[in-house]
Amino acid sequence: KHYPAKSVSVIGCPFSGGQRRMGVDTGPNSLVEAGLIDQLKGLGWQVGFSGHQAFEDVNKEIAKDEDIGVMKNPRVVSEVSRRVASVVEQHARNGSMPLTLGGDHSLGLGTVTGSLRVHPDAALIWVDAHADINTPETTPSGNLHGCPVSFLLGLPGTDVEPFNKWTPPSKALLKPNSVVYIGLRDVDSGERKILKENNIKAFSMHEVDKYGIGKVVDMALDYVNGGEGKRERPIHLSFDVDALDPSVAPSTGTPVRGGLTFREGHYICEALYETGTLIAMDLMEVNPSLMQERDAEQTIAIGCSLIRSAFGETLL
Ligand code: B3U
Ligand code: MN
Ligand code: MN
Repeated sequence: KHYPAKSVSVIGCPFSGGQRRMGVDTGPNSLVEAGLIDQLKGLGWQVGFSGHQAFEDVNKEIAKDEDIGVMKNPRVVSEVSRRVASVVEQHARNGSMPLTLGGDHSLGLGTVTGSLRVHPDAALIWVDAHADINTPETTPSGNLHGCPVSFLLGLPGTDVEPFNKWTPPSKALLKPNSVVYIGLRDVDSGERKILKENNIKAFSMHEVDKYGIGKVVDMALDYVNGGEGKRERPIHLSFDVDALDPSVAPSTGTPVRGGLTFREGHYICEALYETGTLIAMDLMEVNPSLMQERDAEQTIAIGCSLIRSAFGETLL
């Protein structure tokens, strides 16, 4: 419904500054090298891809980027998110569905901001082992890939430089009742409090076990659409590959056992495609430099197949 022209823009974001492990910046190129562009074309999409985002100029500032409070690489993360927001926004405005390849999940601040500028009524489905909703006050690590959702919501504690220069909390585009999580199993105590206080809908692995993935996705979609079976609201899917079990997607920076199976992950993508309301997708935290080479190949292959599912690949 939202992209009748079946046009997609692939936005490769080689960026790792939101966390401390090397290699996640090579995720986008690995996905493209694995044939992602042709795979999307094979599904009948017109694919725009003219190379990955150039973050070299910002990336080389990382060494000089001193902590602000506990935040690591704050200026670099902020600048990259600011740019990503504007790239995603431009593609969405031109009627081409943004598909952002990470890179670490701090990029989600940029991608979701870009989507919401064009589709202010969009809801966010965040598929992840982690809630990524720490604020600069609650983050135990200072890693900003654990914080993008709090910035999107403009939560108390996020009115900090340099982020507030371009995305001030007073102008936050996302509301707590417009986010749903699926796959959570490693949530910090500060995050748990934030989720409770803001009444944010979350389906942890406990709910996936209890209801099954089919019911969970239905409940998530009913929730954001405000009615059983209603499927109208535009949806931004931000998929952290660590939502999958480490036995399925081993090459990622912060694996947590007890995750989604291969099919559960794909089911989410298939079901969102079926709604016809998907307006953007992120695939984040693929780090081919971690684990054995065959683990990396498996993780990259699964990244591609999750994307294909979200772009209409069916089993029959
Ligand atoms: N919640 C922890 C750990 C974490 C968050 N996101 C990832 N890991 N990938 C933190 O550092 O905020
Ligand atoms: Mn994440
Ligand atoms: Mn995660």
